[in-house]
Amino acid sequence: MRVGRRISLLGAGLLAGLVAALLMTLLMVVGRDWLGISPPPEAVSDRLAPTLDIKTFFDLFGKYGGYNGLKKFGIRSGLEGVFGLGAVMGILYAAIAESRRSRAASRWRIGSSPYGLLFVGIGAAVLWIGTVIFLWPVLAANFRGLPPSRARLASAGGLLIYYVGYGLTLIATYRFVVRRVGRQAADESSETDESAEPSAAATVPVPAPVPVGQIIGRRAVAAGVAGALLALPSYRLLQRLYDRAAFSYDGRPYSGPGIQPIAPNDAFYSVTKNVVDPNVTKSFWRLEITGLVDQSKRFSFDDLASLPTTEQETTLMCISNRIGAGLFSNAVWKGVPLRDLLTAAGVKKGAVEVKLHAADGYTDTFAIEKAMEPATLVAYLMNGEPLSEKHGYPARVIVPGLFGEKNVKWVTSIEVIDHDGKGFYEQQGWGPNFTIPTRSDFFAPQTVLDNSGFHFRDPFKLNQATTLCGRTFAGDRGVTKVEISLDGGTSWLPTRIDYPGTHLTWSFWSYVWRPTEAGMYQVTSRATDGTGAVQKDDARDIVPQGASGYHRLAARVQG
Ligand SMILES: Nc1nc2c(c(=O)[nH]1)N[C@H]1C(S)=C(S)[C@@H](COP(=O)(O)O)O[C@H]1N2
Ligand SMILES: [Mo]
Repeated sequence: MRVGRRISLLGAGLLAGLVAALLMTLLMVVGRDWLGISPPPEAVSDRLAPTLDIKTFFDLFGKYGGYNGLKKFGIRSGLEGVFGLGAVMGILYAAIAESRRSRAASRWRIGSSPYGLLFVGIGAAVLWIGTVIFLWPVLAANFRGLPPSRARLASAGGLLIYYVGYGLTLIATYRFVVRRVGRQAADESSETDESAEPSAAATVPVPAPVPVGQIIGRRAVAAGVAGALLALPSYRLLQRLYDRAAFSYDGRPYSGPGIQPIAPNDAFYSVTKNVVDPNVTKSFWRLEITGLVDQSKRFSFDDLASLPTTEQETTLMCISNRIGAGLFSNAVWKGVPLRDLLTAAGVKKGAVEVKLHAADGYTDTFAIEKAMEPATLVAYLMNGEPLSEKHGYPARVIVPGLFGEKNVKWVTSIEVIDHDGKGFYEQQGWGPNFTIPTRSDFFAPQTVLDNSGFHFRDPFKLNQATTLCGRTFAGDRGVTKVEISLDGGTSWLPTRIDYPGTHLTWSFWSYVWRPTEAGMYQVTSRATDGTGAVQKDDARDIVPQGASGYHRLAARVQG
């Protein structure tokens, strides 16, 4: 074959590969949007994220512009991977289909020689088996809320459909672009002479591509246009997913002088690992209780809603919440005590932890003793309203005393396990202790954090009263007392508790300060928790077990 012709045939393969990749993208986006199946670009990111150590994780934040930047990078690379692989497979397909042996093969079917079919078939099978094995831990994700047992089937089936869709489109597009002389005859022969003497088939003219000029002709343009038409709905659907993406609210704090003891639902802080959070369909959703139990149970939402409920105020705080920062909020949660569900299934001897699985493939674990505490809930109401999508609709776990990450949203399965399992973030190296240390910090008047540290934004006035407001939190131990120091921790003064909350919540406190001397002050506070332990000044970074230490602020008093 002349070089020019060979190149145009490989070009036709490239084109067919790209058109097939476009179709696959459309299938994947439809599968994600309608059926909640996590497509490979998203699933691969979710598969890799927990395997990064914390330092790499944060280095990547720095490199790609925070968690959101990293999430975007993950999806973009995934899509590039799909098109890159799609293109390479297309070129290889052309090379194999146009090899001398392939072209001499008599039994061309559905527009391909046995060699071409074998390549596509083996390629799809290898890719499918490979991705199912590699993505196994995240195949349990289903963003419409199928529980893990069903989600795995849906995900594996989805992947198979994507790959087969790619393969068939590749073959069909290539066949369409590269017309063949003698094609007709070959097809007929192989179809009518199914079991006949191979020699008869061999006499059929070898299907040969038509001359170059006609290959890269109108048909190639037509295939390109068809590809572009496939791109259009994919783009619209991607746009729709993008509009729902978590970029605007992931890592959103609740802080500043205006905060309330019970955060309004739409202001409650928010953290998610996802690019696009689950949009669970209540009728698909199930909560499974499995693992080390006498009898696995599966609850529909109505089943859950018919069980006796507990209503309780509980504060949630992210492990990444720095001292003085706002990745925490308080709400009234209503739901079913987890222990009721576990008892219904019958926890077996040897249970060590529960492992929670969620619609987004997220997992986390905590001790079975914690799971059996009456305050550990599967909650479905937040401040009297159904959970919003970003806070875990239709149900999430509330586990007082442990950091926010353990409060798994969109929960679909609770597995009783006989060992110390590791969840999404713990695998990165967070923990192993997820108990919330006691903290107390200031939120009013307005505070500022800059290179010189924390300070009150505005100067205080001599002999004028200003109310300093703060919040304090001690996990599930409660706070009995907060003291303030105006001299960097040498002497302490009592504050007033304005909002005590409960032992599961934060408390708000205040102190009316009337400075009688001008100058610089170092203001700080400390709390005493329900066990009598006084908050220590043991400054600790958020990695790996959450921040602790005093909130120290500079205050200037003007004469
Ligand atoms: N399924 C699932 N649950 C999750 C997360 C997640 O990404 N997926 N993030 C966790 C983290 S890190 C925190 S701090 C809390 C935040 O809950 P909120 O957004 O309702 O405030 O949810 C936790 N539960
Ligand atoms: Mo978190």
